[in-house]
Amino acid sequence: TPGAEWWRTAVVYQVYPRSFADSDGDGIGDLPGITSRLEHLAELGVDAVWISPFYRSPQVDAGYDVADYRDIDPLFGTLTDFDDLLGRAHSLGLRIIIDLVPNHTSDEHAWFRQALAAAPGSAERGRYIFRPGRGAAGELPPNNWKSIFGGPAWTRTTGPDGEPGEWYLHMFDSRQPDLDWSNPEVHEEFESILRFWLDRGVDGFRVDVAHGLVKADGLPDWSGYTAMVEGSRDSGTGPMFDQEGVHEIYRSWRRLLDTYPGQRVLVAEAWIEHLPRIARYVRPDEMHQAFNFTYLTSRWDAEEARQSIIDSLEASDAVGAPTTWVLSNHDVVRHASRFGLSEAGSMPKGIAASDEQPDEELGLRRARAATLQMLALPGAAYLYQGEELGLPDHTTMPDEVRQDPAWFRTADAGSDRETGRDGCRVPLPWSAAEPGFGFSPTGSAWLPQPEGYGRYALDAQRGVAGSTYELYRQAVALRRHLGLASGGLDCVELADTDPSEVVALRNREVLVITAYGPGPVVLPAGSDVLLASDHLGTDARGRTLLPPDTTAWILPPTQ
Ligand code: ISL
Repeated sequence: TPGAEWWRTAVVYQVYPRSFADSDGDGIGDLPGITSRLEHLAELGVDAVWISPFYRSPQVDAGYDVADYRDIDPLFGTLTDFDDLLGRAHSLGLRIIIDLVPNHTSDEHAWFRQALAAAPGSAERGRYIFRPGRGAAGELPPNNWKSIFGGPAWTRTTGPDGEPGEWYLHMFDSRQPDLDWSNPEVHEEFESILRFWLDRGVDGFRVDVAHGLVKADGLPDWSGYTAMVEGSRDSGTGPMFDQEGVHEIYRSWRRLLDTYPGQRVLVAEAWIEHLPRIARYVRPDEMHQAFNFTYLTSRWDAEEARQSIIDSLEASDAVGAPTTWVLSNHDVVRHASRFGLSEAGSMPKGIAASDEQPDEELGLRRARAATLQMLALPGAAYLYQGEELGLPDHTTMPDEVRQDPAWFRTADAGSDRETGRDGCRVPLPWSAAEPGFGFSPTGSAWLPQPEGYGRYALDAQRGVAGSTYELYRQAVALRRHLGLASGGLDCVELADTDPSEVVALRNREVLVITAYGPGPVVLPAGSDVLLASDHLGTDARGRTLLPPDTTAWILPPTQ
């Protein structure tokens, strides 16, 4: 429809800059590398590109620790490189969304350095959350909050003479101090940062840890830790998350964005399990979109997938904002690997060589089927770089090369083994025959690439019928052509099938069928197959069969 807002139906492609494409040969991807590959994204047919942080940073958390929000890290290039990237993207019809990290800065940010040098109670300390410790000598942290990366969420400072002082709060690494959003100076600074990038021409912001900025008054202890099952401690509840005050921040940002021409967007990364709570971030005067991780956390299971789709649409309908769909990103094991585990699709925190190894073929087959289901759903879809190649995680990476601080913290603390997020962050394979698979002109790569990676390389798949890359390309194009992203969805029951093994969805005139069970599904006689994630079969009676772990888009016969 003319005038419809682009983001409602967009396919957004996430670029993780260190691992996308390297132009200067240091083995770390960079902005000119991204620019040189934008045509690939245009050919894939996506509408927008979200780029993970490239700001000046000591790279403790791969750039999610920002030292200067108005500059590019020399590792990734310069502001001129950014302007070139933006110009080239726009000329190809691609929008650019950048990653904003407002919950915390790097400990190397000028503000934090000033805060450490200043006295307790000073204006400099007032930009962060410094508190005296508990206990007779202040030797205990101010409350019981835990860092999402493991260990206490507080680190004690030492004074100029080495004497212990106040503690500061960090919900992530100790080198990522949390800002104090009850301080008006912090608001002013971020509005100015938003303007800096909007004036340069960016199309929007993905807002990191959007549910974390405001903490409950008085920073009370949280009793919820013990009640939480392993792996869900960060489900977005507790006094450190999803406080009412965050919404006023996004309302003011929305007013600011609306003063700019074009449709600039705010996308919340708010990892909250309760869908109606996420929907509050996308009320009409707040953000445009929020990541919905419900679909990503559902296992390879018909009932779970169907329920997550129904719940997601219901929650978003209630506020009139489209939902979003995502299967992979830089924080989780890629869906091609999750779906190849025997607990298919459960959310391991990284996979190590000593763990159960995913079945690569099965994982890929299911990943293709899941993607084809996702791309038929109404709303915006987010793709993570490399999934269009069918990439699995690197699951046999030696511990010595791992870089994720989430892994170090837990290893240091000797707590439950957590492998971290390096496995999904491996540099992309562009060409099968080149050293380092064409990621870098020197063949180097900041994380090792797995054996057999060549089969996934873009040049091994481009133009090859049935390849994962061509499947994505067709699906993205057909989704647009059929208007699926702006359609409406009904769950239907196919005759003679078991709903616990089959998900059948109708969007406009298209039936989207996914076979989860051990046996094939007979497709309605006389239907036209538009697209399928794998080869279909035929039975002795000449009926078309959808084999296990496959999705098809079909046009049923019109009566
Ligand atoms: O990841 C989560 C659940 O597994 C969430 O609790 C949380 O929202 C998430 O960890 C936030 O991630 C983002 O901010 C982090 C950074 O390390 C991640 O890469 C980024 O996506 C700190 O900036």
